[in-house]
Amino acid sequence: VNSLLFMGSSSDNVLYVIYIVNLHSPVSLEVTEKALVCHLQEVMGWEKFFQETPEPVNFKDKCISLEQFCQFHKSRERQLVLVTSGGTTVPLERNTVRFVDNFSSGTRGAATTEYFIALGYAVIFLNREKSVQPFERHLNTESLFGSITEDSDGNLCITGPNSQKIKSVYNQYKETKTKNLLLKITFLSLPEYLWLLRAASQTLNTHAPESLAVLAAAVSDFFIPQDDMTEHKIQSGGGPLSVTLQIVPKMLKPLVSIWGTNLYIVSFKLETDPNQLQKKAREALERYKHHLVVGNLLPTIRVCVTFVTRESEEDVKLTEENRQNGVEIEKLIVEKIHSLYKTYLKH
Ligand code: PAZ
Repeated sequence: VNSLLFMGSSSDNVLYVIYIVNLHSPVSLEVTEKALVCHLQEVMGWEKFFQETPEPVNFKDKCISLEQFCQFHKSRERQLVLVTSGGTTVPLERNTVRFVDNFSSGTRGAATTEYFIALGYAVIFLNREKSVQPFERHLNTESLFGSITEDSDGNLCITGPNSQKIKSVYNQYKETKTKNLLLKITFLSLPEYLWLLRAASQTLNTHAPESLAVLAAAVSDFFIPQDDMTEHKIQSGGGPLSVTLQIVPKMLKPLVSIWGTNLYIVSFKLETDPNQLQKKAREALERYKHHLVVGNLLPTIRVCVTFVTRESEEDVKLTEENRQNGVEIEKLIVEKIHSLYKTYLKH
């Protein structure tokens, strides 16, 4: 385990004091008996998850990259942010042929990453394999190839109406590379994502405590535990397939209270029912005690979001003028997160 739990009860046996001590950030909480039981169940849930789920391939190398990246920017006093992006797969077999997936493309995470870099941040981009990528997302093959001309020596040039846009993306990309502002870490499955989320938040918490975590990935709420999965490809000879998915332990809880105690944590909440969004966002804030929830509804994710903090609630929308000028909602989201974070630091 990566934490120790000490408990002591007060004289009337109702109020407990818990000290959760991990290497770098001791926390103490005063809780009632009911809350204590609930907390212990949650702790057991995610400890069990990590005990039963093998660590991802190349995990140690990824941890080293995370540490080096954080130390590099910390020594230059550059602000760091962790951005998670894309959907997580839920394997049905250990040698995975089939999996359950969700709709997330990774556009939000990729665009968010670019706008944080534009504000001077260094970004750990924890992204789903083959999801939308920062900078690359602007380079549509059709328009790129359509802008290429060849001179008499056979050299290729980019000209025409798209060349200005390509040049500006190229310049941002070049600066990002030169200053080493982007670390890409990939995952595919839900367990890989959770292992890497824990490692990234712990590394930031230790090496760059005043950092942000912006959790835009669409993380499955359901999974098949390792022991319940068949080893090989499920055969159709057995007739119709029925599978039981278990609830994924809520990882925001240890992220906020143990792994990333120093971080400013922003989660996203996706709903399809407008009547549920604000209620769910507020419940998440109360339950996990992080800093900000950005709510969005499936039909309008590219044009409108709702910022919910403990003190406030605000809709952020693209105006018609924004849209005509090609402004993306992620630009407004990042500017708003940046400003809320600065205010938070001041207080
Ligand atoms: O990846 P994308 O741009 O297609 O979609 C972004 C999003 C809707 C997945 C994101 O804004 C979000 O709400 N993520 C959290 C989803 C959730 O677990 O509720």
